[in-house]
Amino acid sequence: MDAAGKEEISVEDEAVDKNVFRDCTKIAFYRRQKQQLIKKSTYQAVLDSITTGQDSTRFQIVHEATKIPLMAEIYGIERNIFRLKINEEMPLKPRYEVPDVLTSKPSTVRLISCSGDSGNVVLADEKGDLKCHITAKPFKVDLVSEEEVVMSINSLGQLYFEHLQVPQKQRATKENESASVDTAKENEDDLGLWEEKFGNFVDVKANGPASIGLDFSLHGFEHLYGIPQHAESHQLKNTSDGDAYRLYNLDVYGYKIHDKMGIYGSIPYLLAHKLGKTVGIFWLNASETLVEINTEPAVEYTLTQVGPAAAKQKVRCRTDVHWMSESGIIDVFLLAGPTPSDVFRQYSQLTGTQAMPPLFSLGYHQCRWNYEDEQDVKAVDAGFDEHDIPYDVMWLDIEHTEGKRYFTWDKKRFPNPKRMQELLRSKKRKLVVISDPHIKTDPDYSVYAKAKEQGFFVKTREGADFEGICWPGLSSYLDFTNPKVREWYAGLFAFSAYQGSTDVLFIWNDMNEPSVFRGPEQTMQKNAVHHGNWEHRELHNIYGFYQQMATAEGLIQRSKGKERPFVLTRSFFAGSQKYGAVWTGDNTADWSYLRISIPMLLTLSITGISFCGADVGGFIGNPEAELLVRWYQAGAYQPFFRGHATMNTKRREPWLFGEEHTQLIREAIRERYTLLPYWYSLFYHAHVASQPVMRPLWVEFPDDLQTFGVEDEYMLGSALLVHPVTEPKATEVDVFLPGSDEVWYDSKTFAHWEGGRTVKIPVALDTHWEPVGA
Ligand code: NBV
Repeated sequence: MDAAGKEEISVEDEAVDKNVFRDCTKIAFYRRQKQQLIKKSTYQAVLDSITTGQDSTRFQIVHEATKIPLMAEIYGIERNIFRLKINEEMPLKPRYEVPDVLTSKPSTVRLISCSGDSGNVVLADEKGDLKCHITAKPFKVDLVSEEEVVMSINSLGQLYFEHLQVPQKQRATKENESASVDTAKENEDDLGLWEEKFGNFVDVKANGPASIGLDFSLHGFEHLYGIPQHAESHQLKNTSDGDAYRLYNLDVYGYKIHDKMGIYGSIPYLLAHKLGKTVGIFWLNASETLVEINTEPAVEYTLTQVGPAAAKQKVRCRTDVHWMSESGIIDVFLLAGPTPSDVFRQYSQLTGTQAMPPLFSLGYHQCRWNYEDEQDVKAVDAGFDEHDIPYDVMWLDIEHTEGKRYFTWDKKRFPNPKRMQELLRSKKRKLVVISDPHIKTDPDYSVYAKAKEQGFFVKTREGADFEGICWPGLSSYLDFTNPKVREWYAGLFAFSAYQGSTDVLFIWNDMNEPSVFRGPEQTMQKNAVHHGNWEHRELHNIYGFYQQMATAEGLIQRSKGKERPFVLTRSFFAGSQKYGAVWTGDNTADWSYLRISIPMLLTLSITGISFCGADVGGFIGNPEAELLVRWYQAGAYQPFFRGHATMNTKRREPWLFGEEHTQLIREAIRERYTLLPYWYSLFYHAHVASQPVMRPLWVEFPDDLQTFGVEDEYMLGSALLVHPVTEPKATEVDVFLPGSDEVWYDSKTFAHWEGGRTVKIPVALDTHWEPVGA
């Protein structure tokens, strides 16, 4: 690590400094929405204004007090999807609409307005299975599927839309001040309209307040899942005031578990499940987003005085979801299921399916920050052969480069990178090297010089190249949102351009939240400027997505389209599954992090990212032998399987913990290889049929209430149930076997049990338990 890095992060310091990151109370648009919503003003739909076009039905909605109109558009999309867009009718300038996430223009189905009076309109697809009831006063939309109201939109009146205003300075000189909302000077600082402070940082906002929000009530639902990435349980929890799930991509070293703060990636998409129905809400917005969840339990009222017998009235449970984003437009997809598989298909129809991984990438990966030099690589590689442990991929972290200049090699440590790759190739192995988005500001570094010359870096609001500190010291950040930058960057992976690279070399994108040392919350200022003059705030959550997209394209191009790429990314957004794999970043060598890896990966899996994993052993700290063995046993049954460790930790290659432990790790890794054909088939299925590889039990047993909260075990495909042992010194585990008409077999002993029960299974260190369902 160089001086710049040392100053900023002490790798020994494991606790997250909560003062570095904002909670909801420090987020101005959250405070504004909360304050405004107390006032309970409402919107009305102007149903006289309704027009039905080829693709969508449009109508105005008007705020009771301000009378400023918004334009709503409803689209019916093939396979039971509705899309609702709400934007200003005539914004001062265009608002950001997230590009490049939807795989193609969604194929719309014509909606017919089938009934309604002056107070409401009903839109239905031609089959009439899915209907959308629009109520005018106050504005509300109900989604009706299979004759049941499954979801209501704006029934709590939380629709919120800040109209773009003339900037402050210009406004002051105008005679007629615009009738903008909430600009009382005394409140401005607090409300962070044009300027927002956090610590020493001041965010000056070119467009002023532009936030949006909307509520969704899910009728009869109390089990919700999704909206990664949080180090939290699989089932979403109710939030209290000030404790919303935050979607804001951040580099959080040693993130705290059971916390709703945003970490490396964001997928603004959740699923709700109840007996007989699964639905999804995909909120397509790439700015900072907060999600509040509140479940109202079912109640039973006794109505007296209505006859001889007291009558009972039941009110179904309901979960309300309140989405709030800092900017952009409201663009939301309602996936009407009705089964979990249908919802997976609907979501992948919009954002794409999991890229089919090259076979090698489903094997075991060996990583460390850092394998020091070619000798070290050779020795570790030989170690696997000596100990008869299979592995496929050796990894090199940032120290392999010349002063953290990506696409270069440290000449002393790696004098002959091709020779090293030939050695790996001779054993049918591969190499992955890291390539981060920050580029050292060094005019003699050709990547920097060329990007600078072509104007390919993110800019400051004054128009200079943005510069921030990262591993190489002062760096600029490639603007991957620009298609030209992506094209150019992809070209850097050509064998002719990337000296020392061969076709066994693949790529790892790290720090792409983006991570900026000394930046607000260790990321980029929100008012940095991207291609098209968009502020960073509009697209922050999609920056890493674009880097992985460009990298995958580069690997495809270098093989002239013949080879599948492998690219691991730390930051991601909806649709990242199309470009490769995701891992859960800087976890800690502790049992609690082994346990949380399961719900974190389940959540990624059901939101499209099947190829996901957590660092085996825990990145930070030194796992004791027992934890390391348990982690290998668990990791062998998780989709992306990589051992990794941070600097200054003890070496932990699989054979360093004594023969007994070596044997156990060898066995775990070999089991992975035994099942490789199954893994490959599951990935094929994910790729062509949108079904996640790693599945929560509720997905496979949607009619079994008992499965809805399970997150210590899961299914791989539909045949294998996995229950990793995640407690120290365990002598038995409670394994829940779902499905009363199933028979479950122990894959090793062939002992069998009937399903619909919990069984106690004795375990020793060589047991990790994965029965096969019949
Ligand atoms: O490149 C160094 C590390 C990497 O090993 C790790 O996997 C990433 O999550 N990287 C973070 C940057 C440094 C973290 C302290």
